[in-house]
Amino acid sequence: MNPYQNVDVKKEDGVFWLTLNRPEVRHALDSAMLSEIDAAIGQAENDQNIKVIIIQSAGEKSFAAGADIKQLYEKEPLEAMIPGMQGLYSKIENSTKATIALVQGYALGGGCELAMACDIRIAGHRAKFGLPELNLGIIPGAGGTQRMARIIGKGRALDMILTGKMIDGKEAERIGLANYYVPEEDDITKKAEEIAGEILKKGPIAIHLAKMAVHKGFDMDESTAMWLEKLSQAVVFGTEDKQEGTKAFIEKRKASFRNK
Ligand code: CO8
Repeated sequence: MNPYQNVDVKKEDGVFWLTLNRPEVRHALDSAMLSEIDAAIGQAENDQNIKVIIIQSAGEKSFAAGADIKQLYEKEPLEAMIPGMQGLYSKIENSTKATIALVQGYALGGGCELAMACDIRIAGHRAKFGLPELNLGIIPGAGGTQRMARIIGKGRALDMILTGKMIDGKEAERIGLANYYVPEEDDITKKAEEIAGEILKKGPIAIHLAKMAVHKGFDMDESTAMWLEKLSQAVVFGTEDKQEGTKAFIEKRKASFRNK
């Protein structure tokens, strides 16, 4: 039974599917929905059988139209200081699992920021990405100013943020905001399953440490980040999975990783 009201969850062969489901407001993210996303991510995080989390939305109209603007209207300055949406998205970025955003329709403001907190983004033919916060007299405050610049570069990020323009999935792929663009004639769910399938073949410890070396490395100077990479490698060198992966290659068979 689904314990949530605004999100649906499903576990399938090592993949945790989290589907945003508040279509009447284009999956706008209010506090109740954010709490449910938080709980669902926690559920996936604590499940040893899960290696990949895919975040998507019901329908093709919208991935998420951002923070709930009616709730935003009521907010006082100090409420912007609590971890809130920014804290949740950092949790998603720091997840031990690989994360994929499957974006169909509008990914705006906090919706775009949610997609950017994921490791990989897949854009459908109706995808529209944008950070329109300045239109509301606020700024992207759920990691958007930082992640957008890190993903597509400072100049392009400033253009997106200052103009508030929307770009489609093809353009998002061209500038590196989306890793993949899936045209109308192709099946976007299949594409997500295909990418997840590649990740599922890897060892969970290596998945976790590789993504953290990339994410955390971005916040460090290069030589410290290189040291983090070395230390992470030392950790995986001590695992049974490393012995299995290298041995499987030598024995010309598929590796079977056991998270040990
Ligand atoms: N919040 C609340 N309600 C929304 C939102 C939203 N973000 N987006 C859409 N809705 C509602 C509409 O009000 C409308 O409700 P109703 O039927 O009762 O009038 C319903 O959803 C359908 O919307 P539209 O009729 O506008 O549907 P369209 O398909 O024509 O357009 C759009 C869809 C383009 C998504 C349009 O609704 C839109 O522009 N929405 C707002 C997008 C936006 O500005 N997002 C940024 C929000 S700010 C943000 O995300 C900040 C994040 C950081 C916060 C940090 C806090 C500390």
